[in-house]
Amino acid sequence: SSEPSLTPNTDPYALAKALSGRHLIGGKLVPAKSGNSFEVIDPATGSVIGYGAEGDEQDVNEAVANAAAAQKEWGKMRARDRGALIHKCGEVLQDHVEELGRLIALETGKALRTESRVEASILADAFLFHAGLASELKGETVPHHPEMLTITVREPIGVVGAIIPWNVPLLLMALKIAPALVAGNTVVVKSAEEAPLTVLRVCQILASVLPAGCFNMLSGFGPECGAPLVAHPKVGKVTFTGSVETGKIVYKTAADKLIPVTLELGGKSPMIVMKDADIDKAIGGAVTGMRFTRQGQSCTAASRMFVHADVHDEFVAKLREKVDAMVMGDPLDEKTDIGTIISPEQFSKVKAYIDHGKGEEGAEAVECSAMPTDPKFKDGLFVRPVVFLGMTNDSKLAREEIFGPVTCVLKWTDEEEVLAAANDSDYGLAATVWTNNLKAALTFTEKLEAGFVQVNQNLVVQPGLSYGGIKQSGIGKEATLEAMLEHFTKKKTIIFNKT
Ligand code: TXE
Repeated sequence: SSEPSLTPNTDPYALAKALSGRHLIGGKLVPAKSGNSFEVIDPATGSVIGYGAEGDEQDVNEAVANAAAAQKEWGKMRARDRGALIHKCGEVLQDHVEELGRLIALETGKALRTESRVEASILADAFLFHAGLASELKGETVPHHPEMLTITVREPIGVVGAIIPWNVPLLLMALKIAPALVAGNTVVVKSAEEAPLTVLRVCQILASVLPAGCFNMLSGFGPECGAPLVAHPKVGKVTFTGSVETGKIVYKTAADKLIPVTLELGGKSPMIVMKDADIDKAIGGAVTGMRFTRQGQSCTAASRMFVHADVHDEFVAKLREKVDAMVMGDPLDEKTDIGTIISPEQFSKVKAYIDHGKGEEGAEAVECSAMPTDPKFKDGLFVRPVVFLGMTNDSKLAREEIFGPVTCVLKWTDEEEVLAAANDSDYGLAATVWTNNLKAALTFTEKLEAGFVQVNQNLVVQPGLSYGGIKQSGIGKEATLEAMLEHFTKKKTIIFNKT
């Protein structure tokens, strides 16, 4: 069937249908070679909104061949000319913010006003930001010997494989595709099986600006489509965001080929509230940090809130009041604050944690907000946000990534102990500290084991701020000049003997 028009289309149902069943390879929308496809479900109603092309090794081979062919020219272009094209991509994406926001809201259940439109706009911004880095692909001169001129140059790696999840697919794809392209690589991106359509639309838009084959997009399942992409001999670098479990599989395959990887793998981020903190500010940070608006499906979610005993009750009361006032419902409705969980699998996983918390762990569950009442959403994957009280940092709730609207509030009194508890985690992605005490702020930011630490604020990931975790949260950084140079180029040393 014909390709959907590139004119912005704010009817997400029509657009989802029109995009159905295609990859983007060599600049064209094409079905899977096997002819297979899978259903894409609206998580708010349970109805089928379209189909993803079910990619396998044959599609991977075709996409990588296209990327490798295109890289020969793309890698030779003047860096600033590549930057200009990436800038153009950002501008065209800006014209599609409303369209992409509506489509991603429908596809993932993230509320349009609080999450989806914001993500679509950050997507465009990430392209504009990385376009500006094109003139910074510079090397060094190294004064190691008076009779030699020694320089380093940054060269493209070749073909980059990018694997993305469903929780913030647009932003995460941009943080991978844009720097990879600016640095002279070409890309094959694999979308998550839960959310292939908006990513495909973005790729169709990019294809209207960039030379054919520079980037290619496949949809499909992890083992059938993601794994052969990582294993493909011509893929020279893999950048992945997803679960720790899958990240380790990707890392092992990459190790067999000895290629570099960037892994962004989630977290269990602590938020530490001191007794002198501005509690209202901290509540604002708790709500943004927990991403209740996205049903807590965020790798940086402030899912362990360590609150000083003196302010604990006030904090819990105010948190409850704030979350109670949030409206859960139709992701496309401007009045909605909180949308849905992505899929029945994730829904069951989150429900099981909540049941476990209430049952075996015997924690007190404060359930907030209210379920939508419209019968249209009776099969929707809505979960009332839960604040758990009275558990320890050893509990399953406080240790494992739940990826749902579930946070734990843990009481503390001793600074050494709370710091030790905050660091007693397999993860090390983000952390926040809420205090007006300068010494405490300095001590905590120095000692917290995390890649992204903030005091009295909770900004979310944005282009220009170095982002990436330590421990099991991953390897490498994203979103900065340093990340582009380190992760998407090869450094070569060249020595000229002057004598
Ligand atoms: O992740 P997967 P899932 C966490 C979160 C969530 C859990 C499971 O806790 O509950 O992971 O989510 C592709 N080779 N995060 O199942 O499996 C897959 O198709 C290559 C945190 O969605 O890691 C998808 O495109 N690729 C995270 C991507 O990997 C494979 C965001 C992520 O899927 C593959 C998402 C394989 N063998 C989930 N198997 C974050 N860091 O924010 C799967 N994939």
